[in-house]
Amino acid sequence: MARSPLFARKSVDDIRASGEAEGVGLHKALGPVSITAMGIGAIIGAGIFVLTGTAAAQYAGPGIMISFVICGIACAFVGLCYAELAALIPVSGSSYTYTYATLGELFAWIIGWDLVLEYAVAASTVAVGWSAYLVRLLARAGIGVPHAWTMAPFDDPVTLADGTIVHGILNLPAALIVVIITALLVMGTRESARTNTIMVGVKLAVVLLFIALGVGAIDTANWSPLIPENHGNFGEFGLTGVLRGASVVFFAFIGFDAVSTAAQEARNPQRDMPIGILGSLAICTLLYVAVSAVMTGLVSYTQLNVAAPIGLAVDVLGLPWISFIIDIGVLAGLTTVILVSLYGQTRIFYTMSHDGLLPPLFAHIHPSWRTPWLSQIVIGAFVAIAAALAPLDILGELVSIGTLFAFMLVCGAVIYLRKSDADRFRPFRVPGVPVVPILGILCCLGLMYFLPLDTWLRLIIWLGIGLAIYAFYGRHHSRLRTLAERQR
Ligand code: ALA
Repeated sequence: MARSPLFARKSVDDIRASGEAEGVGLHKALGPVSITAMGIGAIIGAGIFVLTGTAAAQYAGPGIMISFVICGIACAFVGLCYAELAALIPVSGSSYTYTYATLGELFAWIIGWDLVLEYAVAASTVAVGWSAYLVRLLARAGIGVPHAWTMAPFDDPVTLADGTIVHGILNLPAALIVVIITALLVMGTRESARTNTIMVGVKLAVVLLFIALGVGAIDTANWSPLIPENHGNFGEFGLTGVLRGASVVFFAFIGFDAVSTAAQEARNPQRDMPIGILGSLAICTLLYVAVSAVMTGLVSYTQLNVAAPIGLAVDVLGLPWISFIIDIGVLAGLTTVILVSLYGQTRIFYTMSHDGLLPPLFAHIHPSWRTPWLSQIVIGAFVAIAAALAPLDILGELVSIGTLFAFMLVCGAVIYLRKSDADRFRPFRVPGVPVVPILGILCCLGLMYFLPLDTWLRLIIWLGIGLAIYAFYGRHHSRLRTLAERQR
């Protein structure tokens, strides 16, 4: 039976062939260590440095440690699926590409559009966290930034010590960091594997320093009770709170899949993609559980509802220099996540534009800078505006739900391709198919279920806008459809 053009799928052979053609000029420089470092570079960011505090204070209490374990297990199922697909189809484009090969064009478009949440909106979220840590650092140096210019207009107003109530105007530092990184990316400043490895080293050093210094100062009374009693509302502490906490801190795990977009630059993708994806995931899960244990052990969870919770916990140690070093390290760490997200977003749009689903502007390369500069500027403007205007928690939850949705389709793609391309050699195979991908899908659905209803509505509106764009643009310009029509 002929497929409707809406569900036309690209064959795995076509994708691999076009990937090889696109990747001819790329330097295959990445080995298992730099790929794992790249994963850690993209993973550790605002999730652990910012959202952990809010999630502990509002939902899970010290039980946030358990929330991290739950997320780690869920991501392990999904990570195994990514590992199989990244080794089987080692081309950039990640879940967008895998969906084109399985569910076809319409779903690929939906996922490509959905990935804007995972990359561009994530960059906005991390920029808001960056702003909070910068303000702390400046305050330490005696430089005060007016509150109204570090808050979004939709943030809850804050009451100052003198009783004045301040409403946000713009989160100016958050927008500025996006503009600066966009300018660097436009002019061709790419994070090389070596620079990235160094930055990851700094970030890891800060995390380990926090754990090492904090562990001796833990007051175990702060861990009691581990899971505070439910406040009567679903998701406010108790078991449902731990699960809602897991759905919020899921943000901290996003990024392990970004490793798959580097497949064309890997020396031995068949071996190193699974190592990079699963290795970075395992290391980050261990670190997250340790950091959240130390954080909630140093400070009562009730005080952690701030944008810079690690900073607050370090202050308890009474070591101003260490606080200063940690704040600098966190800023550097958040910078790399913004950079990788903005870079990854242009990469996915580049692939979509090549497929005709987005205008050619997104595949236009500057003749001397050799970067997709127009795309980078458009995306940078969008991200800067979102960072300036939208509150952190709303952004973070939108990123999480969008990513969970993409993850579900990736798990589904493993099951589908095992049937449609059963005889193809798979360098890495998910054990226990279809049980493991199904568990991955169920875990993602579970985490989505615990996100607030508003977030679901925002996802639906976002996908609705995406479908409208496809109906007016992509459907008429799709390269795959045009080819199919010519062959008829
Ligand atoms: N996982 C990334 C972070 O936490 C997106 O910043």
